[in-house]
Amino acid sequence: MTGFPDGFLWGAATSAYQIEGSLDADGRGRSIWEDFAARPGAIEGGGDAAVACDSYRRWPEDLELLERMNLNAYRFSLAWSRIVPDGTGRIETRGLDHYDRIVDALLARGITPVVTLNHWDMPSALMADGGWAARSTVDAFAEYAEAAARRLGDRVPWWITQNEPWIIQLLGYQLGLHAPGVRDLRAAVSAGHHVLLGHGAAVDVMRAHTSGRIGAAPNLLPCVPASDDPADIAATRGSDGYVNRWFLEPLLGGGYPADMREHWERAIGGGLDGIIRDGDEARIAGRSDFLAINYYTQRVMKAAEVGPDRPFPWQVVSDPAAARTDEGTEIVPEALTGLLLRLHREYPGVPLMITENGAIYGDSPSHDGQVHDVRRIRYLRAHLEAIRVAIAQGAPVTGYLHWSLMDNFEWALGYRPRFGMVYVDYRTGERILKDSALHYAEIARAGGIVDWDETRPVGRVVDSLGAFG
Ligand code: IFM
Repeated sequence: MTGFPDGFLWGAATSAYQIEGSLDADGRGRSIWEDFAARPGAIEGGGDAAVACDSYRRWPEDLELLERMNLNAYRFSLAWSRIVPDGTGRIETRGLDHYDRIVDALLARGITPVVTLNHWDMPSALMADGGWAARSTVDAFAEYAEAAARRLGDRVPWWITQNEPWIIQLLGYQLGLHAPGVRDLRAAVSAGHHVLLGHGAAVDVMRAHTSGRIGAAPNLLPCVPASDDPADIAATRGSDGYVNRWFLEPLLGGGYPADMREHWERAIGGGLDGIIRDGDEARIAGRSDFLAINYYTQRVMKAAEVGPDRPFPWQVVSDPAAARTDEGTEIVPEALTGLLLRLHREYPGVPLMITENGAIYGDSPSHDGQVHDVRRIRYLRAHLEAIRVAIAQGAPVTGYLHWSLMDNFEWALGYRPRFGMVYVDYRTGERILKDSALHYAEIARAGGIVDWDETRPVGRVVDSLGAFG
């Protein structure tokens, strides 16, 4: 008994824009990320994703990495602008051919494809109407989803329509830190709503072409009060509404939560009726076959005054006692157990899958040419243990897809942060399995958390088993 169910998906995740490069290949259209990256100062270090990990060309090598890691699942995304280069209308078959080959190659290796449709790289052409802030984008997204499902739906068993609706809304349209770089609260709440409506519309058109399970992937952040002061507890409830319930409730519950609706109406100084129209919530609800969860950390919340840069009466404070990644993100695996149990309690019967979880650690090759990222191993094991505990208490978790398979283009932060289990040398494109990849290979092979002696060289044991010869 490993504590993980038979058929559990042990995998890793990437997204098209972050790894592919080859932005002009095979008829790909321009995406909003090229537009954004061209703005001076938008990307730390001034980089862009023109080459990234060069995975559009090196994908067979990447699939080999998955095999060497004994993984039985791979989450990747389709580049929307490779398939619908102009945003609507013409479908580019060369783009579909590319992903068709990847799906077949995965299946031939016994690796389950988990396919994301929108991992943020929307065709630029859709910005003419306002991108996700425009209702017309919902139909454009459904067109793309239908083309993808028509071509790949017979072989892809798991689909994720939208990646992290809150991040699209917050960073893309509220703070302007991600493409398309808009800073407007009304546009932000519209964008978030249209992303969810796009989920509903996509599911409806995809069903005719796939019996695969379809869900969306919110990034969920458990919120905890900084103190037992009732004001902090109210702030925590508000933050949970803003980050979590605003997306979970329309997808899996009874529509947008009334308390957060009021917060939004106060923040934008008007009603939401022009944005969330009659019938919209019914188009979003009850469509999901599973919930994909991206989990990184929690939010410790304190009450605060609303101000010019603070639309809601709360703020995040840091926990001085927390362990942190190299980027300062608090590491709180036990909050993942709580989150999974909460979801199991509030949305009983909905299968759950961890579709992202990972950390930035800057380890690079040492004198022996290997990357000894022992902190990532600790992080991985702690989060798997948190999942195991939730499963033991009944949470229906179907898989764990680590973010990320390999170091890649981390959006506005460029190439500095390294999230990968595989080290990428961006000058040569060379990939090196880090110790975390070798250790994860042992876990995936065993189907559970294997014993680990931190002082033991990870790779050598695996080598002696013949897996990396
Ligand atoms: O790299 C991103 C990914 O694209 C979406 N989720 C969070 C990851 C790490 O920041």
